[in-house]
Amino acid sequence: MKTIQKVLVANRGEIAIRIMRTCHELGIQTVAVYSEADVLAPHVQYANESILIGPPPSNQSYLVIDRIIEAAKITRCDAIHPGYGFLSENVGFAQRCAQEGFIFIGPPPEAIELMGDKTRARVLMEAAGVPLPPGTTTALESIDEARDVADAIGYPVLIKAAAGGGGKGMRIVYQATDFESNIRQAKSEALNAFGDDRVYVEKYVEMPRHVEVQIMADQHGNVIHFYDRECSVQRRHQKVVEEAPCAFISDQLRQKMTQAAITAAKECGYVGAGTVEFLVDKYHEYFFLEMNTRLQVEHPITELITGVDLVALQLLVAEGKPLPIRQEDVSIHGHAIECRICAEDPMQQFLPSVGRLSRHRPPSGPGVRVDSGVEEGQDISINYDPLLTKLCTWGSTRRQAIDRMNRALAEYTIEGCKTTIPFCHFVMEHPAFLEAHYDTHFIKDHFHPGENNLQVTQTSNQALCQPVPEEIRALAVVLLNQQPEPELQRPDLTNPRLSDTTPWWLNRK
Ligand code: MV4
Repeated sequence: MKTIQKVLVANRGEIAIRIMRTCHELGIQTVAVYSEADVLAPHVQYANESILIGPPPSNQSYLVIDRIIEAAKITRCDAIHPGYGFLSENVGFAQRCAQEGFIFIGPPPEAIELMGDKTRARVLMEAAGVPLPPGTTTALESIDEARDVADAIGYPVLIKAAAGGGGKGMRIVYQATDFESNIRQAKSEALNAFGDDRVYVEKYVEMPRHVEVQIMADQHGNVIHFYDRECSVQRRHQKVVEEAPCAFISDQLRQKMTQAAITAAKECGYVGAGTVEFLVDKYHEYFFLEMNTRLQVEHPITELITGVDLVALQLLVAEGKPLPIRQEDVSIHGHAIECRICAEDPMQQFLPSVGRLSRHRPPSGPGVRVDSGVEEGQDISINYDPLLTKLCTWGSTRRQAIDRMNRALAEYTIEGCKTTIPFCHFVMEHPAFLEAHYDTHFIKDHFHPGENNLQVTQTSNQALCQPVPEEIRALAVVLLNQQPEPELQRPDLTNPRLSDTTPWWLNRK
């Protein structure tokens, strides 16, 4: 078992800083990599060391495996954290790290590969008894076979690419007469995008909610979950607002979905942080969609409601240490919301917005967490993801988290480019969001900026929680914090897993 001393973070922006923060808390050295566009970027300043890896385009810098490996060798790192995006779900990169003797802070390449093939994942999940949208579990052999399946499950159906995921290469078909042409187009698109023309067919789940479960697995077969997040407020498969826990599902459904997520992780031999995505329909039926084999953008809201540091656990299990907590140690405390503050113009179909950040004053205060990757004076270019800051709030109730988000959004001063702040305000004030009655069509259904609905309006009285009457405000503050606290779990020193793990961080210094 090797103790990690120095981590190369193969990423940029807020996630690079997020990972380095935990490393520094644990006494681990950090190395940043950067492109010529990021010479002055905050993640470079934040790291103990930094190394230039190439020109601005990511396919000449952050995506070049040889450059990353070379940088890790030069700086004598023992581990590499890929963050999200870029090389995080690249099987070749995970394999290469292992070959070169670096700890890849992520799942085994086999698990990335298996879950990356959506038909293989479906076969495995079906065998394990995890509910799937009705459809084929294997890639389609012929058009006739595909048509038979579509007829059997009924329209509308969704054609998905086996090598796809995250919404890439999906086609919805409403009637049998459109089926054949859509299959042909889907196959040619899939071949173009992924070099793999295999497609499969699923029943189209209408008005679904996107609910995902956070899991963490160690190398000793232990898998625990950190409950769920709802990410239905998204546009073109880009999430904009997320919350934890999902406000819509019952405890009973939560129990089933978290157990299904653990089954999914165990079935594919998972290690590290992962997310199991489900669709939940209006009848509260749930269906496995896919597994994301990385730390996700929205992980902070899970950290806010469970009090764990997911990056610290990633580092621990990457070293081969057993998970230091049991499922009983993880409970939901309060509610958290994330707003993704992006350099996009919500009034112009979320078009990327560029410019120099002449002012950047993020909010702070009670219940506010800001994970930012930018600084005042920095140029925002179109080379990379438009995400500037993840603004998260925590409250002892959902209502308090929303109120705090409204306050934080109002505090946020950012000048020099357009951002999604006004849109996030719109969501926080929308009755459908306040009542937690929203699905993946929320933006399409409710957001019509041409109709001037971007104005900040009075909060609806139909909200999940009623506003507090003024005369009992002081009392309410106390009562809101009187939610039952889980009993403190004392470490059980007779548990060999725990006594094995306890000394490691003490030994580090
Ligand atoms: C679906 C679906 C409806 N029915 N599958 C989009 C992302 C990828 N993970 C799968 N996606 C979907 N799969 C069936 N059988 C609807 C979507 C979908 C969606 C899912 C989650 C969040 C937002 C979405 C937006 C459009 C479509």
